Amino acid sequence: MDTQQVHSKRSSLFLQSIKQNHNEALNVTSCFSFSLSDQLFQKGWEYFHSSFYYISSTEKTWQESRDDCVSRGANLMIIDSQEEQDFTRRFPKRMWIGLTDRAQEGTWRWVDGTLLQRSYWYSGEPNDEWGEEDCAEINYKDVENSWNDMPCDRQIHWICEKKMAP
Ligand code: 2F8
Ligand code: CA
Repeated sequence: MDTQQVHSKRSSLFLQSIKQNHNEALNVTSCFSFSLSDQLFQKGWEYFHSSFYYISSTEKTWQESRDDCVSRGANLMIIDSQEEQDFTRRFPKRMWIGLTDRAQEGTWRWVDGTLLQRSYWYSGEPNDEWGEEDCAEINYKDVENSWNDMPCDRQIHWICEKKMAP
């Protein structure tokens, strides 16, 4: 084998090892995703439009609810499409969502820090009743426009969201 052939052989072995590592990494990634999705299904999470959702069976304050979602590797639900708003109709419960104006009255932000754009407030809401309502709930009085602002220390159900795609 001349020098040129040795170089060529080394390059081909090098490329082969990169491909092998890449394929192994892909396998590990897809096994991990599969087992994570599998576990979430088994724990009763609902899948919808690239996210998993957990609906609580107990009741907590907004902050406790948020902490619970974070401990599950998720956060309170962020509603950023009509489809997601419609999805919440499946759960006729009063539930905390990940929306608050605690930091600045009247400026509603999602738990990921983004400002509220499209909203689905119930007629007359948010009304900040008694100047004490800084957290948003789904209140199913009107399924189309179901949001209401509530005192954050009230205990109700909550809905967590774990996004599976950006
Ligand atoms: O009438 C709307 C009003 O209803 C309740 O107050 C009486 C809600 N508060 C609670 O459920 C604690 C308000 O948030 C709501 O605006
Ligand atoms: Ca209100």
